[in-house]
Amino acid sequence: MAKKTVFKPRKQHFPGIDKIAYEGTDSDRALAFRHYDPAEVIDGKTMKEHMRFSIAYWHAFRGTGSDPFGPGTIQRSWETGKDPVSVAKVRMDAAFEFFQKIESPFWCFHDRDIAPEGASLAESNRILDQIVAHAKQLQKATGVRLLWGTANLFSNPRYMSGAATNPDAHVFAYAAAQVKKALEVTQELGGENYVFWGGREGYETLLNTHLKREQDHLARFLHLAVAHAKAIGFKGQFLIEPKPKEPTKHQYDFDVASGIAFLRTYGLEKHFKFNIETNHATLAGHTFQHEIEVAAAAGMLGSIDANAGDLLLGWDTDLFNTDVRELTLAMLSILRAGGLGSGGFNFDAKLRRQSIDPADLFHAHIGGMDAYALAFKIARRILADGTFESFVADRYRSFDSGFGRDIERGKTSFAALEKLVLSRLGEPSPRSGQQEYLENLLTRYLHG
Ligand code: XUL
Ligand code: CO
Repeated sequence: MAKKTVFKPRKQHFPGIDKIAYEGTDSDRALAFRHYDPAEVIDGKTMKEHMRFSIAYWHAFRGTGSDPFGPGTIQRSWETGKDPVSVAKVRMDAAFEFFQKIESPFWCFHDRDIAPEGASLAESNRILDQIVAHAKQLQKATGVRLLWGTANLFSNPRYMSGAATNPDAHVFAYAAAQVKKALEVTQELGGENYVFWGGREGYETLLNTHLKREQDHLARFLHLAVAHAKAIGFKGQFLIEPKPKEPTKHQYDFDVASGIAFLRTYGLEKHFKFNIETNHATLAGHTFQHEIEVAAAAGMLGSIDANAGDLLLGWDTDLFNTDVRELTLAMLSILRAGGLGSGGFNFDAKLRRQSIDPADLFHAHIGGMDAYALAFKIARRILADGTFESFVADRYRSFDSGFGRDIERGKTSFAALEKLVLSRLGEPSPRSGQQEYLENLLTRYLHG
């Protein structure tokens, strides 16, 4: 785990802000944790180890607050200089100062947000190597580790019609080369996972799209990635991050359920788990907890991209999530599933366009971390009491013995069940699901 001391780079990029301390709920200070005490030990593990928080480089250090109506509003002091590679290194110094000050044990990146793209793939790879060497030193000096790496296969115009699902095999080849390199640098930095988010793997209209061929190509691409990971001895977990729409109208990894079907159809299921993003779940018309539960039921819960949508806006707003009720429900499903393993909670969330101060970056992450830590503690209390567990167990108890058990074990038939109903059971008597009572119980855990 991370060292206790704050790494001191040559220059402080967040000069007025010290390492964020845990001060508890009596504290009035805004730049302090109220619920996330990284050093608190629970069941033999620190909260820092339990939560496995991670900072998303692309939002925290490449986000500018730009939107379709105007350019960036957020200007950082380190974003100056003519040489983009030197700027990328200083930016990374600032990032690691932030990771340490916010007590995040992990970070995540896309290849192209840590290193600028060159004029050719060879040049891009050379630049990436330089930045990765710098990141490796910073990781060593600070103890901050890499939760996952990924490749940006969506920003460059060459990917406008997709990467692995592009109708042009040349683009498929280019994307394969880019992911090969991204996998290798993720391995170089000790990444514990590697993420595939569909980017532009989807379509706008079937007038120009061969859906079956595109899906076959996506599966082929993932098989090639599995083969390359094996070839280089990469041991990290592969993760699929579903999203139903945006940027394309139809994305192939719509949600966890369609992701599972896709992976099983193409014989990929044993190589992948899911990276579930809250805002992607709600865009798909699901709750965050639903997506977690579906992945857990298939033994494929991998990691979380922690953010929130705005239900009044229909797009991927990537807000910091402070909704403790929603997070408590998510935590219940995560803890019941036995946790995230090599995954973590990655703040794939961005500052609002008007939040232009460096301090806003701290407030945003403090809010998200505190909300998750509080939800974790409430969910543990709920599970320890077993209140909902025993309610659910009781609700299904007719399947624990007799003909119910025969149904579960596959030891019956339609004819046998018909005979049973006609001769003995007759009409079932309905039982209340008691939803309102259970919701009130949950409110008591949340608010007393
Ligand atoms: C896009 C998104 C990505 C992935 C990584 O909506 O969530 O940033 O997390 O490519
Ligand atoms: Co994400």
